[in-house]
Amino acid sequence: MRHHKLALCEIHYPEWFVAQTERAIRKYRMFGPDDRVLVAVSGGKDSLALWDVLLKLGYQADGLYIDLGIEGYSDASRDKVERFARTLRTLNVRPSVRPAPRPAARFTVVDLRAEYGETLPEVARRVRRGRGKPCSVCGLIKRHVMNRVTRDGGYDVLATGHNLDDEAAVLFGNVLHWKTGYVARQAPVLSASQEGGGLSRKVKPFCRFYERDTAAYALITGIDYIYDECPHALGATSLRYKAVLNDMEEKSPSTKLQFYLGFLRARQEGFFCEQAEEVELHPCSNCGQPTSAPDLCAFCRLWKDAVEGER
Ligand code: Q46
Ligand code: ZN
Repeated sequence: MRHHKLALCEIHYPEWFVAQTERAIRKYRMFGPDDRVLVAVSGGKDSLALWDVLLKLGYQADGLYIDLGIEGYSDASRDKVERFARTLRTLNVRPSVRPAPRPAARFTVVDLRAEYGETLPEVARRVRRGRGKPCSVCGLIKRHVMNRVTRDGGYDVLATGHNLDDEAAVLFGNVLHWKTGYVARQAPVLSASQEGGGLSRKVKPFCRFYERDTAAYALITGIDYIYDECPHALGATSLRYKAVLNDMEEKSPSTKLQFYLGFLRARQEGFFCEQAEEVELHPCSNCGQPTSAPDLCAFCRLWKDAVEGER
């Protein structure tokens, strides 16, 4: 690993990876051993590796999978997550870094069609916001469902598998377009108060790992994950930003790490505090989740349109 100036064997690499995750959790004060963590799992390497590592570290970590009903993708990704959930107790190839017994992990599936009556592609086709851009509706739906399950399940924190490549690409895009409000809000931890009343605390324990680090961990520890990207990811601007950053990284190793860590340092020094936007939130009249809209939140408006369309 040129970027970390390290050479590790397949026995010591997973130990290093697990220990680094613990370091990040402590450094950014993400959560403690008594907190209940909900891990959003997609079937990809990052989120499955995150769930695996948190359990190895002895945290109370449960999984959440959202079945979006995307043809040719959701069935396969759900299958990977369900298989993984069944093997949790036997997957560990090395004794855990902290010799704690693994807590029993729970696993929740939210099937969009079963719970709300439509799949993501169906909603995206129906509403103006989603036409030609299912990712915009998808982000809204996933945020709502994750927040609901975190809140209803009494979890202290929601953990996602975003890695350094993801974070650097988001930062790059926001800086390129000078979206100062978004830049100010990007962080390894978003506290519940930063998120607004009723929204859950969110953490990204893998934000300092390169994508290839998590891939190597998944490969070495035998995590079976879905390789394919969601078909809607094709042509996404985030992939273009990743390609640009990869090109720079190729010519100058550690570029992404320096870019992101430099940002976090500047953030810690208060460079972006003044930019943070205050938005007034109140509970949605239907679901109770916080919203800046006067009546229904954006999520509830999606499904209200469906009911009205049937009349
Ligand atoms: S799942 Fe959803 Fe992604 Fe697929 S529809 Fe777009 S946002 S690409 S992470
Ligand atoms: Zn609502």
